[in-house]
This record gives sequence, C-alpha cells and structure tokens, in this order.
Amino acid sequence: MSETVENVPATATGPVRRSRDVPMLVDRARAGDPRAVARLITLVESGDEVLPQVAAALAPYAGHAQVVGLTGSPGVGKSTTTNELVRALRARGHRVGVLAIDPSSPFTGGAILGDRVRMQDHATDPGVYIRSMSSRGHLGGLSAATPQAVRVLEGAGCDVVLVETVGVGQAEVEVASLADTTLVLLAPGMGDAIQAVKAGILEIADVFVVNKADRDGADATVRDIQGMIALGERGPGEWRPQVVRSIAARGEGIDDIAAAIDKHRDWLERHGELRRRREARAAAEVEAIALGVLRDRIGSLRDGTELSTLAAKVAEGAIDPYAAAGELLTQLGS
Ligand SMILES: Nc1nc2c(ncn2[C@@H]2O[C@H](COP(=O)(O)OP(=O)(O)OP(=O)(O)O)[C@@H](O)[C@H]2O)c(=O)[nH]1
Ligand SMILES: [Mg+2]
Repeated sequence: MSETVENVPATATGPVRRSRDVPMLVDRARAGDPRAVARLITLVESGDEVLPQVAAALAPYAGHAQVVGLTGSPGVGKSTTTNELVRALRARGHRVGVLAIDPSSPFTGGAILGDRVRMQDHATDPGVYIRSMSSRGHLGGLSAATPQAVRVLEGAGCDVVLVETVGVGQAEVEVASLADTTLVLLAPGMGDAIQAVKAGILEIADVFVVNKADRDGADATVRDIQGMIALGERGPGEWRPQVVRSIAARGEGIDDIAAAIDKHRDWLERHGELRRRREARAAAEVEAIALGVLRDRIGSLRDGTELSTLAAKVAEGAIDPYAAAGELLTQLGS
C-alpha cells in the first residue's frame, strides 16, 4: 500500500475499507467516491488477486482520458508543474487524476512527501484525484501497475490523467509508452541537455519544458535542445518536439505548456497516432501481464521437481540449456 496519498485516503473507511467487492467499488468509483478510487488503486498497486476482475469491470471505460506523462531529473520541478497544470485543467472544467510514481525506491522518500506539499492546492477539490504509488510488491513492477491505475482514474471519470515519474533509468521510457503525450522537464545548468541525449530522452519527448527559467542559462538550455531537435531526422508530417520555458514556482509558462499539449494532441488525432500509441500501450500491458503470469508459474516450478530435474541434467551436460528451457516452456503450456 502506498504510504502517501494526498487527497485520496489510502485507508478508506466504511464499507469500502479492505473491500474486495469489485462491482461495488467500481460503482462507487464511477459515482466519484474518492475512497473507492483509493481502494481500487491500492488493489492494483499490491497486485491483488482480484485484479483481473477490476480490469474487466473497468474495460468499458477505457480510452476516455488523455494521459500526459511528466518526467525529468529529481528536483527539476515536475510536481510544481503538475500542480499548476491541474489548476489550468480545472479552469477548463476537466476532471483530473494525478499519479506520482516513485520507481526508484520501495519506500516513500522526501520526494513524495514534497509532492504532498506541492499539490496541496487541490487537496479539497472533488474534481481532482491525487495519488502516489510505489511499485513495491507488484510483480510486473511499474509497467504493469501504472496502466491499471490509469484505468481506475479513467473509470472514475477523469478527463486527463497526469503521470509524474522521476527520470531514472527505464522509468521514463515506461512513462512514455503509457502516455499520449510525454513532457520532459529540464532545468538550466544541470547539464540536462547533454544527459537528455545520452539517456535517449530525445526519442520519447513530445514536449521539452525548460523549467526554472528564472535561473541563469535558460536561454542556453533552450538553444541546446533546439539544436538537438534540428539534428533529428524527421519525415514529412512527423511531430517536431516543442520547446517551452516555464517558471512553475510562479505559475509562469503553464499556459504555453498546456498549449503545447493541445497541439500535440491535435497532431496525434490527425495522424492516427493516438490510436497507434494506445494500441502499442495495450500490447505492452498485455505482454507485462502475460510475463507476470509466466514468471509466477516458473517460480512455482522452481519450488517443484521439474526445474531441478532439468537443472541437474544441464549441469551434468546431459542436455543443453536451450533444450531445457524449451522443455520448461512445454511444461508451462500444459
Ligand atoms: N527557481 C525555481 N524553482 C522552482 C521552479 N519550479 C520548481 N521549483 C522548486 O524546485 C524544487 C523542486 O520542485 P518539485 O516540483 O518538487 O520537483 P520534482 O521534479 O517534482 O522533484 P522530485 O519529485 O523530487 O523529482 C522546489 O523547491 C520547487 O519550489 C522554478 O520555476 N524556479
Ligand atoms: Mg515530484
């Protein structure tokens, strides 16, 4: 269970608390009960055995929400920007869900506690669900749990879901595969522009946000990024990443970020790319679930005699490891 949940209580009370009554929880979540939303996300996060039921109950509501990912180095201003984007989206009348994902640590660090403060503005707004998640305990990790949590928020009627992930290792790539639009945040003077290329971020960013533009070096960072974008090869009609600057701490530049997201969304729709991305996302989701099941089954084989018998044969050279793996897979299928 997540340690911090901003305006969605992790420990729901009343009939919802500890409930595994999926139809009841989904009905309540549909009606906008934040405790039911919280409970469903907890079930998702912990990889509960009712997960297939949750997914089945939520399937009809898929595809309603626009999913926007925000990633970038620690402290670059993701939560501050998210908080301001929520404000802008609320002003448009949207219901908004926020998932703050901490992929790096199973424990809640300062970052998520910080989020609690920075997103406090919306704590009492019934049109906003804010939830922190860690991937702890989830078999498929972040890649399996996050799309399910997005589905819960979609089911709860969110028009937009913002997913914040610290840009470490694989995590940002996973966010990109989840989101319709991915924002990569950078700050001046962090050597981020160069890091961005190294980490292959250029490929995943639909919009670059140079935040902390009140600091020295913002112009240089914008120039660096634009230079790198110019170098990229792009076919006709292909999306050219936008570069926007902001001072999230003062709420400046947020309209520009929102406009860039809108522009990208239009492009996605006009080019059939929205559908393509969502199908790719669904493929990744199905694959993650299937791999999770397989891993489970292999795990249970490991405790049994099948794997140890095969392992002994491989160790003594009676069969090769590929043949053994083939036999193992045959046993899994039966
Ligand atoms: N100078 C300046 N500071 C900012 C700006 N935006 C955010 N900050 C500050 O930067 C610090 C980190 O902001 P967060 O929004 O928590 O950054 P984050 O990327 O969510 O951080 P993690 O979740 O820990 O990775 C806070 O002290 C913010 O007040 C900005 O535009 N200018
Ligand atoms: Mg944050």
